[in-house]
Amino acid sequence: MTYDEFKRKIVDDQDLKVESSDSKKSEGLDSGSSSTSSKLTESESLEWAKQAFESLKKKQEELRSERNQNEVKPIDGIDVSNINVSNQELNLVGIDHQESRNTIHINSLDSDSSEPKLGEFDETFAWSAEVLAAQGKKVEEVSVEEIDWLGRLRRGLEKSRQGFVTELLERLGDDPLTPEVVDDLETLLLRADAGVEATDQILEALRRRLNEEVLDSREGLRFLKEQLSKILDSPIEASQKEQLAPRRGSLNIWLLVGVNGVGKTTTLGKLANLAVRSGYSCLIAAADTFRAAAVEQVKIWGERSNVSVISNPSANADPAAVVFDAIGAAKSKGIDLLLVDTAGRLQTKNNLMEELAKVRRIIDKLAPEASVESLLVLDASQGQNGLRQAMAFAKSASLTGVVITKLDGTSRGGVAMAVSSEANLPIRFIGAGEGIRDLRPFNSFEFVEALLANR
Ligand SMILES: Nc1nc2c(ncn2[C@@H]2O[C@H](COP(=O)(O)OP(=O)(O)OP(=O)(O)O)[C@@H](O)[C@H]2O)c(=O)[nH]1
Ligand SMILES: [Mg+2]
Repeated sequence: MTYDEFKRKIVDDQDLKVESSDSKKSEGLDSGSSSTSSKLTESESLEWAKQAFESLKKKQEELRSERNQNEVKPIDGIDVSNINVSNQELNLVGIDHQESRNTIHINSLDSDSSEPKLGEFDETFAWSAEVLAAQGKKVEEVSVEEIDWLGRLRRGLEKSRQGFVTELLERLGDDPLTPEVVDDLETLLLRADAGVEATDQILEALRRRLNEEVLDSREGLRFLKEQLSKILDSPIEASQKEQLAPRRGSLNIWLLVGVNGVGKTTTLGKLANLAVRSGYSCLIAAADTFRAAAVEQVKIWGERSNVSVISNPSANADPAAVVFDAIGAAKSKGIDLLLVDTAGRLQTKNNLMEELAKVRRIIDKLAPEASVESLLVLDASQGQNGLRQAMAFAKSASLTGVVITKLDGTSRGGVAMAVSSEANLPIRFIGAGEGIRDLRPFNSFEFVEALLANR
């Protein structure tokens, strides 16, 4: 069994090959609409968290003993300590990569030291469990990956939270919400880079509600969370795709675009790992041919997840030609997901736009049947400025979604709201750290809970 992190559910190994066309509908956790949240009291939440912890502990122990039993036993006279089979080697000896990929990948990644482990039953665990319980998840469905990520997300958003929630809660106090507090909220939202549009929308809704009834601080906070989720969910709902996951058994091409230094290559490396962990076959096209070191950088990321990289060693190679080769290789190997790294900078801005448009034309011509996503990578620490700059890409790259990176270490987490309301693009993934596991599919409910966590 494999945990599909894009869809956030466990899939049977026989389901890993081809996905039927009607399986596009959302599965697993709801991508965030807060209407699904089930209300548990504080003590019910804590009890739920304890049960989830016990269940995970048991699962980890079972897994450990299963692994001990499956360990390769040395055969007389043969040293097995150095056996390490990569995809490339499998292809060389003619083994069907499609057939064998899951076992090989899972084995090779099991020894990855960054694999999340169940820690202590602490405050972060309890909070993470509470967020999952509120989304209607059952105790036995909780995975260490989800708990681990929520902890990372909460830590990552700490700076945004400190500048926003701590002050907000202080101003809210225990008294009913006043118009003055709403004015303060405006300043806080703008400071967190939520943008004028989203801020206006939130304040208008809040004022309307205040005209109807008195809100205590607890209800005020709940209402605020609901408004933030609504803004984040609006473009996701419009896209009619709650989660972005590759379709198994057919070619998916995801382009990573954005200005220089925002984290395109890192995001691509993390996505490749996420795909492999989730049992998809993956290939990388090194189409940033502008920077000499770019191909090397992407190759290192590929190696970390045993994913092959298609590149052209000649200086100033044509990115469209690299993509051409990569599509050919992806088709012949029956790859699920082709990730394309692109340049963030060329001699002039116009060249870059033309180059992206050309890459896009090659994809549309060569793989018209592929599911193509053009993901704009945005550095959260650049806030609104970054967003404006990046929107210049919108035309040439036919953007379909956004990845927000560097949410750790910035106080501008509110930019997610500006992306959704101003660019009207669904946020698909968020990155909160430089590690290989520091990227996850976006879920508005969890994002808002982490942003406004009050403990
Ligand atoms: N803290 C933090 N750093 C990140 C994150 N994502 C990327 N970085 C760092 O940002 C820097 C730039 O990342 P790259 O992936 O090379 O960015 P790029 O967009 O490919 O850059 P160019 O190819 O030059 O356009 C690197 O030092 C990364 O480690 C993140 O989520 N958090
Ligand atoms: Mg790069």
